[in-house]
Amino acid sequence: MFKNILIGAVAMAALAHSTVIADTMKAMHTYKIGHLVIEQPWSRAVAKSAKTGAGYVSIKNTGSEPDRLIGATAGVPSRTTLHNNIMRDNMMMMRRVKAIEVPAGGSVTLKPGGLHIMFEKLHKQIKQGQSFPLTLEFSKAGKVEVMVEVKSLGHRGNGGHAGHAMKPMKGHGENATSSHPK
Ligand SMILES: [Cu+2]
Repeated sequence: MFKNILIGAVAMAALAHSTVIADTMKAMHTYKIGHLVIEQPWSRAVAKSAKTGAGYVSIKNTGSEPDRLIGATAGVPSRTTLHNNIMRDNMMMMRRVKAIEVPAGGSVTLKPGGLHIMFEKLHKQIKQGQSFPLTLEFSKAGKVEVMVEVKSLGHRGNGGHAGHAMKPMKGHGENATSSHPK
């Protein structure tokens, strides 16, 4: 009970850089609770006028029983829910989900274009370079607070270096006659 109140207080103090948050950051972007390992929580910067944002994270389950992510509370003023992206009639749509399964001995990765933590009714801009706390609630492992790092608008996710291949190559293409799409 007292713990829950404390988590709320920490979330409220998010943008004030409390010492509690500084301690959390020492965990180097990997967090453990029970049999779960939570890695590299991140979010994408949004435009000033944006009313929505999203959070992403990888969750590994080293245990022999499945668990489920059943809720999240963000340290940014917003309504926070769990979402999935689905294709319907060739259109990408978002749909709210009640829970996200974390299979026994397996993992789940929340990433752009798939499962994500949705921040709706965003009252404050999420800016690159910031970080904010996010409390994840699992049905078996309980609650854990992680720090979400805000990446650039075009960031596609951790793991792989897809983003780095997008750098323009200087000195190329000036005399090119081909018209391949950019
Ligand atoms: Cu969404």
